[in-house]
Amino acid sequence: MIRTVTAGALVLLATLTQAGHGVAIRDAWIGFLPGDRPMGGFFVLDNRSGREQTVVSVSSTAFEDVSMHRTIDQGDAVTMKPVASLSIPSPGQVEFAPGGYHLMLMGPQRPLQMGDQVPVQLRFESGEVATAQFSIKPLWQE
Ligand SMILES: [Cu+2]
Repeated sequence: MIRTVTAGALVLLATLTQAGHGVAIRDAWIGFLPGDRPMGGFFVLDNRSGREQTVVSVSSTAFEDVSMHRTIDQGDAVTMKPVASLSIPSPGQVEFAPGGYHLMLMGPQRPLQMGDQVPVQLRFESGEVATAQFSIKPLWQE
């Protein structure tokens, strides 16, 4: 079980909050890998907006390419599949965690190191955009 404690990682979505909605991204972190290897991004998306919210794209100024993936354990093989969009009922939450849903972050625009914070944007079907700061952390944490 991987646990992260990210002080102050609760990032309320300004646009959604202003609109009287409630979607929060919390415990946002990226598992560090050196060089140009793709890194996984993890967080909890908490939807209390009163309506279903669908994430349709993700991006970051710190990476050339960001996409949503899901790790699927097929018994004899573990594969990753792209996730085009992801709907979260309200109230409800989705956990992006190692072994399941994750962000795949490719091509860091500058060398990253432990402790860095990088912004990631989630775009919703409604057109609203949420930005959260993701902390670069060791991939394996007990
Ligand atoms: Cu992946």
